[in-house]
Amino acid sequence: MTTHIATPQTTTHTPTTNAELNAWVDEAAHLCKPDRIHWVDGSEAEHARLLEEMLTEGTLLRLNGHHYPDCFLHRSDPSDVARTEHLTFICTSEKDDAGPSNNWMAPAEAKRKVGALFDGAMRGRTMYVIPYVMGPLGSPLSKVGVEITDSPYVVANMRIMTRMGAAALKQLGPDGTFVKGLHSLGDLSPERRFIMHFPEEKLIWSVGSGYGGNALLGKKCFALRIASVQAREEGWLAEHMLILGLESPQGETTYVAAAFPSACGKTNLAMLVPPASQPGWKVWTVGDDIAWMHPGPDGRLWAINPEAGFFGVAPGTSSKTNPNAMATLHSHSIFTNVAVTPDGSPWWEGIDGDVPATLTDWRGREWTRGSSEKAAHPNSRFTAPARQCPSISPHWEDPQGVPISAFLFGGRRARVAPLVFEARDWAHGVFVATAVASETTAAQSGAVGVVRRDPMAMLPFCGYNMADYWGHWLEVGPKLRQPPRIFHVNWFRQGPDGKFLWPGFGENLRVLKWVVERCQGRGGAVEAPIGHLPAPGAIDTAGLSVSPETMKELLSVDPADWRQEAVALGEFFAKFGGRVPPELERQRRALIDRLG
Ligand code: O2Y
Ligand code: MN
Repeated sequence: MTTHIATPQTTTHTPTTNAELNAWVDEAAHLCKPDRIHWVDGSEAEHARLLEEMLTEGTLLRLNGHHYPDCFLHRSDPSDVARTEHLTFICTSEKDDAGPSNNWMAPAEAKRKVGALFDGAMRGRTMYVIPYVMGPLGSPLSKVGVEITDSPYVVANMRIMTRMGAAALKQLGPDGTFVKGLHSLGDLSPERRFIMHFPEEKLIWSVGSGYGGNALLGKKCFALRIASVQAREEGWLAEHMLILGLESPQGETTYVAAAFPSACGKTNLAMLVPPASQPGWKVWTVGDDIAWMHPGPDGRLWAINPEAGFFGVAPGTSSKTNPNAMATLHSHSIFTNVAVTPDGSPWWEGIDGDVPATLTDWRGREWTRGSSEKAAHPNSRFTAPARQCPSISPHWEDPQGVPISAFLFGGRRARVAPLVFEARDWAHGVFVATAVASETTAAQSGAVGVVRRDPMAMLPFCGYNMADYWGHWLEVGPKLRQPPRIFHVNWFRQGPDGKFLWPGFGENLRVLKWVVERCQGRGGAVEAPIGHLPAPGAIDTAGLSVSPETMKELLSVDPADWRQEAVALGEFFAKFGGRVPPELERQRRALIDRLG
């Protein structure tokens, strides 16, 4: 161990000989001027010490240890409760390399502007250096990151969401490369909040927020925005996808990766519990949010979940909607912005049981039943270890990953999109994925029912020009001998009365069964202008109160709706100018032709 002079006022010991890391920590310390530097080792003793410190200063509150052992509550600043896309930037030398769907700032300007906010930001604070691994330890598909932060809450969350500390430094080694992430709470003012990505340097700078995707830099910032750039450079895919294994009664498991825009129930699908009507079927959870997928030597696409935990949205989660999530979050979890019952248990709208007469709301204020305000913030979260999930796959940490047979893309559409359809081939599937769109819900800010185009569910997370990203997708498929088949699903189709036509939740297994049958060359399908639809009767509806007429409606394709959809997609493509791959425009025109 060498002694390492970090700042004029601080001497610390560095546990690594990685020169690049030591130099960067030095540089960060000179800029941020912390009182102390702590290299996070990930040990139990260190964790206990940090928890005590946070409990003493009120950053964390201990929850009912009988019902929720080792669980804690954090209340974030009320102005800091969600990812802030309008303050998130991609800083490439050329504006066009970020593309029209990203905010852009020139790297030098970003460094000047945000550097000024980091200058002295850690005075009086401890600077934590968190080495972490995204992906299973020892996997050739994993990558190392280092987050420097002045938030002990971030350290505690990163301990759940990643493999961090000494094991990560070991994986990094003396010469390894890593993604750099510098984070400071700053003064938490939205006016001085910036989440900057420098893909050319594999660097992230985040200041002014202590919340979720803005502050836990391994997640959206690294595993999607920076990793999508690395994936393009290195020939793989970094996607906003859950990964699940569907095991048949015969014991055969098929792996599916599925992309849905935020707020479409990815965590629920990843942890689906098969209904009693489907004996022998099992769903295994590999991941609920992000998939890193590499072509394997066998010509298949192999996926790992880069994360070690779930940062799930609490409201709406119950033992009815997601029993596996409820079991996962019952211990060793951190809750952010939920309400608390009088006996110290976490509470949110939609959780099991009756609404208590009184609660402490997400801001720490008294709340009484019947209040017009929500007790838990609509974006309140649980951070829970994936290994505690009852449905966690026995292969979730396999170093080589799991082989993906099918991709599902979907959005929340009241009309237009049928329950499920299959793309004709890879290029058509990529086109279908670029057409993903979702309607906003009451849980999101702004107007309800507004269609937001969200290609591959990656609009807020692609670290480079999305048109180039579509080009990358088009190139990956032909390099695979057994590319995944591509499907589009819509669990949210409504009838004229505004009621959902499909029961969703566990019954989605019936759609997954058809997907698996199609992957095995079985499963009846009929040709439609938009792709292959399930043949009548091909989706098992036995025991379900969904009539053949409703199934017909669920699988109907209205040419007028789809013509409008093709026009809207054309307008969306036009924003990307000449960079859209010609193949996608060819697919769009072919769709219009087929619609007649
Ligand atoms: O608001 C945040 O910071 C969290 S957003 C999030 C969290 C977990 C998984 N996905 C998302 C998302 O927005 O897609
Ligand atoms: Mn997500």
